[in-house]
Amino acid sequence: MKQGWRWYGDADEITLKEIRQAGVTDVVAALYERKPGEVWPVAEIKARQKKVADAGMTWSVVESVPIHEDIKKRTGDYKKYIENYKKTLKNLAKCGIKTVCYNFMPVLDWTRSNLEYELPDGSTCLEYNEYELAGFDMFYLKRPGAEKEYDAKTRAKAKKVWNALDKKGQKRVADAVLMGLPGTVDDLTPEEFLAQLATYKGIDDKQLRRNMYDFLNEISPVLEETGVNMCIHPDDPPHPIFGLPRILSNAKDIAQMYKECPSKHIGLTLCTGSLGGDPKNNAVEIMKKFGKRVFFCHFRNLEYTDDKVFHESQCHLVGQTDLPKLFEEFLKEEKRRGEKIVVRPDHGRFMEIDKARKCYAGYSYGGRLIGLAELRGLEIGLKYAKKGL
Ligand code: DNO
Repeated sequence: MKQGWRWYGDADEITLKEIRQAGVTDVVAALYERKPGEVWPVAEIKARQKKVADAGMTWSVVESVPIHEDIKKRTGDYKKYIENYKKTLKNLAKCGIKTVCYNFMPVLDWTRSNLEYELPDGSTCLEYNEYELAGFDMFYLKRPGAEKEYDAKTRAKAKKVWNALDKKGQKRVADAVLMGLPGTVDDLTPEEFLAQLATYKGIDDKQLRRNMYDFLNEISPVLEETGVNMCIHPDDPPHPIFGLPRILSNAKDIAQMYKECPSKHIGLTLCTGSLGGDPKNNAVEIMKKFGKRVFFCHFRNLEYTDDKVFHESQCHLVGQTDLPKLFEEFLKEEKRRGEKIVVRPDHGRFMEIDKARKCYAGYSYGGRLIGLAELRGLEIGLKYAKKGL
């Protein structure tokens, strides 16, 4: 693997020097200052690239060039935004950056209910609790029609869980959902969130998929011309939330995308943590079946405390995904391709050593440092045990 690390640019309190000392060769970054839909100018890409190069690493993966909501809905100025997207891809290619991660989740990017779930050792990690989210949806947001979308068991449990939270606990859930992400989504008020959700009225799963395939096929000629690989990040969580449609949650969805979008430059970001949000997903099988078009990986793991509640694992290698087995398949694919693939430790615990400074939720230094070291150890171990990998 090529050892990757997400860096949030100048706003990131974790320095490039520290990232390099973690063993990283490949930085995963974006022009976070640019809003969805804007063209990324070559000069700005180059400036960021130079900073990374001066620190002894390469900016090789963009995460993300966000997709404007108009493109997802195919309304408003979507044609202009598709043209802008193509220009950005061409500009990135001019600078030699040819791996682009993105997602097609409407309104929100990844969603959690608790950004500070405490583990027994006092470190914290991210948690997803379906009942808390359903409670937030029905009783705080009061989204019209929400009640009808949950089954009776979930509704009843959500009510109990929600009522057991004090005001602070309820606010913690609301803040986790409405929190913005650099360059992708802004912080939202409940009213703004409801208004944005309403804009997806009438866009079902089928329609959103169609819009995505059309977008991808429209940019395909640019991908062929430049060699840029587009690797979609799976839906996180991989099931509908807040009544929004989903497009890439499991093996069936991936197969459908590969069929509808035949370009070999249209592939996947294999994110084990996102896929693992559905206990039925098997990332090892996904790698085996769809690995030829995996261009970038996020490795981490999940532990379930209920069938609808999970948090990130203490160890990146242990949990819902059989990471050692997956890594074996990953190494086979690298060998087949004759090329290394960038992997980044996805998220990490917030630990005592992280308290000295602010970091984006999930993107601590200490937790990711351990995650990367675990992955590196796994790779060396596998190669040692299985000669030829
Ligand atoms: C979460 C990340 C996602 C990812 C985007 C890609 O921590 O994996 O925010 O960057 O979904 O577009």
